[in-house]
Amino acid sequence: MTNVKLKNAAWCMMAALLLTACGQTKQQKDSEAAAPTSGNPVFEGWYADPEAIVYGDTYWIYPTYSHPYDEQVHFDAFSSKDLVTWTKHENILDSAAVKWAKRAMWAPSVISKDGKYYFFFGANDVHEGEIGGIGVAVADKPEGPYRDLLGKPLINDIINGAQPIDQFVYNDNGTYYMYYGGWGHCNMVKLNDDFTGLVPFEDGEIYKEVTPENYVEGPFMFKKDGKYYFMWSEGGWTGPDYCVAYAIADSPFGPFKRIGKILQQDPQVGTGAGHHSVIHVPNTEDYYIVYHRHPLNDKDGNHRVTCIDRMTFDENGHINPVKITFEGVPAQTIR
Ligand code: FUB
Repeated sequence: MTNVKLKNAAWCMMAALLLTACGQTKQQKDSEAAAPTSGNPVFEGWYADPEAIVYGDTYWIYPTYSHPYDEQVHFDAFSSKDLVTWTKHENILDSAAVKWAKRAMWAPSVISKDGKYYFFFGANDVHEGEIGGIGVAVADKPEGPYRDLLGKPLINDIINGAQPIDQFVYNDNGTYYMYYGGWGHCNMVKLNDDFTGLVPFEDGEIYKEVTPENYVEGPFMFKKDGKYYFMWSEGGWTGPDYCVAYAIADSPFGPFKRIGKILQQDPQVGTGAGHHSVIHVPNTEDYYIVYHRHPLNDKDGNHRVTCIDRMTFDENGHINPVKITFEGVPAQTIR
């Protein structure tokens, strides 16, 4: 070996040692810089009101098919092992399987119990005196096919001014509550064991109004460090100002005192960011918010796409404002 070659070899060895000592080689850094992210929207198509859930080692999203009401007669679902690559499961439920549902099938809420998968949904954009409201379907697998459990709505009537839509089913240590309501009112009810009906609360009431200030629709609940985080959408969903706010309570019954907005439009990225759900990645401190937004310069209220961004907390447990992005989130498998 010539001196020059020897010097080069020594220099290369030193450089390699230095890089290793710093913890990363250039190759590692390059591959990290190029690490794929989900991108936003996370999948193609006009899909709104995304309900995300973890079943086993898989992330699932159940959205509304966001088209004119008369075309909203079916649901698709999406699954992923890593948040980046999504598989579409077509037509997991459609109006052919729900005799009373004619149109406007909206905003799923899903949960598994006793080996079955339940799919709650709204249908018909129901008004006083009409048939429609919140229904429930059931399947043996997350991807369906789902069948109507009751042959009629679970909640048809307008109680406390709340349109029966936008239900969210919450498991509080084995007691299943459902929060629901559009038209600026939110009720909570308690579900029976097989989700075929409602049971009264201890005080005999069946419907409790729990509406927070500015509430419009789209309630969601999760629990962290012993506190109940209650979230909802504000504004009009066809416009740019639609957004998400939240409260923190010591009990699932509230009171839900509004703390502030945490998800809203960014005029550089998208508008009307709202009707969300939250993923807590099991065995981690990582949270993601799954929501819909309008693409920039959108002219059609139904043009809503499903996005995911990171959701973080400050040292007091308050939710930090979410930064909505085009990049979405990096790959994360469930361990
Ligand atoms: O997708 C139909 C309706 O739009 C939902 O029920 C509302 O929450 C709003 O997102």
